[in-house]
Amino acid sequence: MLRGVGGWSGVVRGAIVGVAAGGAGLAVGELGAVLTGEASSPGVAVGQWAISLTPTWLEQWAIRNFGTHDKRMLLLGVYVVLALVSAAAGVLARRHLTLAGYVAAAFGVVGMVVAVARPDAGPSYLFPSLLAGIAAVLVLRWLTILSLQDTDAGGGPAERRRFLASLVGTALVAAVGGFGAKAWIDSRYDAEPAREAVKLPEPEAVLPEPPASVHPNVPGLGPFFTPNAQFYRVDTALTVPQVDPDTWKLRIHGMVDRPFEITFEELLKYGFEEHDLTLTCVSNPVGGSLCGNARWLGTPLAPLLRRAGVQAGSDMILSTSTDGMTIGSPVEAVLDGRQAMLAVAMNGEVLPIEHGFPCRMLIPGLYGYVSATKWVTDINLTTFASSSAYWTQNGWSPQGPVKTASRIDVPNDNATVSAGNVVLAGTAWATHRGIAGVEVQIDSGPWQTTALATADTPDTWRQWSYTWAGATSGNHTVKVRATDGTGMLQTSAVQDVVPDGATGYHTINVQVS
Ligand SMILES: Nc1nc2c(c(=O)[nH]1)N[C@H]1C(S)=C(S)[C@@H](COP(=O)(O)O)O[C@H]1N2
Ligand SMILES: [Mo]
Repeated sequence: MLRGVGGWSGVVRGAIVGVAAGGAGLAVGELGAVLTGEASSPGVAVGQWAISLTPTWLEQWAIRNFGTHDKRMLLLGVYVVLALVSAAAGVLARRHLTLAGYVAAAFGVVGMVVAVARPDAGPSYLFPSLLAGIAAVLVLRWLTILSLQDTDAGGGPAERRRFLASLVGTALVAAVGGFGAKAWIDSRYDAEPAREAVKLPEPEAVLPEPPASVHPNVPGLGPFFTPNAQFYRVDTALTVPQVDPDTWKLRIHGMVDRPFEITFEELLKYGFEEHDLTLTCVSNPVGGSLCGNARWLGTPLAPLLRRAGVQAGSDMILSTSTDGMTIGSPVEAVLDGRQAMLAVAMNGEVLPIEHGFPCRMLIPGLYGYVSATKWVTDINLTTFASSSAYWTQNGWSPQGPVKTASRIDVPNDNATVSAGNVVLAGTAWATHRGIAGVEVQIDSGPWQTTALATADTPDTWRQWSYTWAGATSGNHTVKVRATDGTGMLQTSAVQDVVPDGATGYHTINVQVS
C-alpha cells in the first residue's frame, strides 16, 4: 500500500507537505479574520464548536485539571487534530491528488459552517474559512507536484532544491503570516483602550470601607476583597469578547409593556450604587477556589425592569451576552429588594474585559451560572416553562441558589506544622443569607466554635480563625462547617457539583511534627 506513495520516505514527505498546506490554510484564515474578527477565524470557530459538543463531565475534568488554561488546551487539541488530518491528506495526495484536494477543501467547508453558525455571526464569517480552504487545496497540490517531480525518476538536484525551497518558504510565510495576523487581530479588536477611557459614574452615596476586622489577619489567609487579577474566571468563550462601549446596547424586551434599548452612555446616567458581593460558581468543588469577593459599582436592575413593565406570568430573565451565552434568572430574585445590578466596575476599577466589560449582571444569592451574565446585551422577560438557558441544556439545574459552604485555607491540605498552638483560618459563604457561625472538628473530637471576623454584608463571605491549642504530633484531620444567617447548618451530605452545587464538609490533613 505504501508503494503507491513512495515508501516510508514518501509517507514522511507527504505528511510534511500536508501539514505545511494545513498551516498555510490556517494562516490565510487568520489573515482573512483580520477583516471579519477573531471569532470568524477557522481555528477559533472550530474550537468554539468543540466546546459546545463537550459533555459536562469532560468540561468539569478540564476545568479541574487545566483551570483557566482549559481553553488553551482545547485550541491545542483542535490544532493537533487538524495537523493529523492534514498529514493524512498530504500522504493521500501523492497517489490521489484530487481526492486529497477534497479533504483540504472539507477543512474550509467545516470552518465555514461552524463559523457562520455562531450566535454573533454574519455572512462575512464565511470568508476566512473559504480563503483558508482554497489556500490549503492550492498549496497541497503545488507542493505535492513539486515533491513528486523530485522523487520521480528524472528528478535531479535542481528538482530537490526547488521542492525544499518551496516547502521551507511555505512554512515560513505561513508562520509569519499566521502569527502576524493573530497579533494584528488582537490589537485591532482590543477593547482595552476604550475601557481605559471610561469615566466611572459617582455612586449616589459613598459606601464606607468595611472595618479592618473583616479579615482575621492570619498569615497565608487571602484578603477580604479578592484582587481583580486573582478573581476566578469562568468563560465558555474561547476568546474573551472585546466589546466596544460606543456600540454596546442593552435591550430589555419580551413579556414587558414598554420594551426599550439603552446605550452605554445612557446607562451611566442612571443612579449607581456600590455593593460588596461574593460571587461563586456552581462548579466549585467542596474546598475549591471558584469563589471571589469584590466591591461592585452598578445600577440597580429592578428600576430598569419596572421601567419596562414586567407582565404578569413572566418568571424568568433570559439574559444573553455578545458571545451568545444565555443565562436564566428568576424575576423574583431581582424584584424582591436585594441588590441585583448591572455592574460597570469591580474593586474600584472599570470592569476588567475578562469579567464582562462594559457591563455584567449580578444577583446576590445565586450562583454565577444563573445570575452573573458578562458582556450582557439582551434581557428577555420570559418563563422557565418556555425557555432554557445554556447551562440547563447541559444538565445543570434551572434554579441555582448558593448553598452554604465553608473552607479551610490555612494551613494547606497535607501541610506540616509544629506541635503546640496551630492557627487555622478560612472563609465561609451563604450568599444573601449571611454566615452566623463556623465550627471546626479535629479528628473525631467535638465541634469547636471559631472566631468569626466582622460581617460585611449578608452577601459577602465571612472569614474565620481558630487556634487549635496543644496539637500533638501525628497525622490529624480537620473539618469545617458553617451555619447560615437563617440558622441552618451546612449539610454534611456529600454531593458533586452537578446539577446544583457541591455539598459536604471540607476536610484537610495536617501533619503535626
Ligand atoms: N457571557 C458569559 N457570562 C458568564 C459566564 C460565561 O461563560 N459567559 N460564566 C458564568 C459563570 S458559570 C460564572 S460562575 C460567572 C463567573 O464570573 P467571573 O468569570 O467574572 O468570575 O460568570 C457567569 N457569566
Ligand atoms: Mo459558574
